[in-house]
Amino acid sequence: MGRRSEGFPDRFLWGSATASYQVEGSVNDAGRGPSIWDTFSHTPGKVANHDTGDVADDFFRRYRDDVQLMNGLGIQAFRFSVAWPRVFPTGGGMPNPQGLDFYLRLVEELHAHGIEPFCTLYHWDMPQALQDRGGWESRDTAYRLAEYAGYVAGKLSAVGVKHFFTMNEIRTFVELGYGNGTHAPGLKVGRKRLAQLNHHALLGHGLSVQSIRAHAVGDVQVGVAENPIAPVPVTPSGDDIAAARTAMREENASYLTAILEGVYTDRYLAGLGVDAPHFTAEEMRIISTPLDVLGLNFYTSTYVRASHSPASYETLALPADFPHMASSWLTVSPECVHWGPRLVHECWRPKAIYITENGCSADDGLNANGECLDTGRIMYLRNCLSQLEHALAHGAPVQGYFVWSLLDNFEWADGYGKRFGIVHVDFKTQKRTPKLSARFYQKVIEGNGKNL
Ligand code: PSG
Repeated sequence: MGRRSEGFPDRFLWGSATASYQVEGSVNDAGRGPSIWDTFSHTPGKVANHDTGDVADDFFRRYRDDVQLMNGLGIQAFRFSVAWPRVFPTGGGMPNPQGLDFYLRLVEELHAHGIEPFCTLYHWDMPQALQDRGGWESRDTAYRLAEYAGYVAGKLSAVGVKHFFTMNEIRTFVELGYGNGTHAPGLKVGRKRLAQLNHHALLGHGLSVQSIRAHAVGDVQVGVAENPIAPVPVTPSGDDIAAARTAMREENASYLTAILEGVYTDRYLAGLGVDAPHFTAEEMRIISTPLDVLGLNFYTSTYVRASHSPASYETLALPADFPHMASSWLTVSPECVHWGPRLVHECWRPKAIYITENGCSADDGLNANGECLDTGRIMYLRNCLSQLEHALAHGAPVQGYFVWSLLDNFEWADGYGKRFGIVHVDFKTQKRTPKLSARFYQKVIEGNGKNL
């Protein structure tokens, strides 16, 4: 049979993902300091329905039950993030041992159930004290992140954590946090400042890679979890595929391309003109410190075709009636999970790739029997996983997949109104109910994806 039949490799890792502010709650406990998301969510008008992460999934107190739940579903890996303001309540200075202790206990519990921990250091909950000093607009923040990342990686590697991601989705926190203001810190800074603070964030990533390696005990794998725009060639012609490859580099020029190549592309710099960031060769070298693993989050596709314009590609707008899931941005376009990893592999040859997030929102309620029959999510996940097989067949070194998310949680500016979990959460009672998609995922894991 052809390449397709090879499917998922034997040691493929099946996981689920969360992030600290979206699930933990207990925002004033164990010495945690305020983060920009506490400030933002408590500012009227910023988050739907006045929702905040004050309680969220109460994961800070219920993590043992949730690890058991994962174990029952056969989940083999768990991606979580560390809340910076739990460990350094004001961003720097003396660490808060009680804050770190939570993550030590979480890792212990995961290991006790044979679940591999994957740790993200920065999933957007910056200590408010650092924002008060400029946040990512201050170059100093990059150094504070690296100190924090090194400290946590030293402690967690000592208890056997082997995978670390410096940051989650630089593109999202830069563009939404500082570009259109829909995420914390809620600023709209203009093009020049945006390019400069993006550069500081990249620098924070690079410095953190080095700091994690300097402090880690034993062999660890270090990377970043980014959500590149995933260009999909509208037709599988050689021209359109080449155009998609160019689009992969250029559409992601200020994030992945800079990190993996150590350059800002000519097109990116020319497009910014006088608004281009100030940078040095030494900074670009730090930003492009070689990575052990690359985390990729994919939700949607961008359709691309070859064109005779100087850019050599053209991105195609979606029609108004294009199908989408419960979040209006979340178009049903599973091809991103094929072409995303495949083009990343063809452009940059990373040593290892993990799909660090993929999933969807859906209008999930419990029926009269107390079940959540989320057939839409099963459709979405099954199609994405089938597309992932194509990426594997084309040689993309994908070693694992993390469904976003284990639990319904605080979906940023959408609050609790958008549900991404494979497990339903009743936010009044904190009752967990595995959705039908959790049963689907359990079976996929049992069959190592050969039964899709
Ligand atoms: C990712 C992509 C888009 C919006 C939000 C995200 N987009 O294409 O418009 S955020 C990303 C994040 C996680 C979220 C999850 C679902 O890492 O924290 O809960 O995806 O939005």
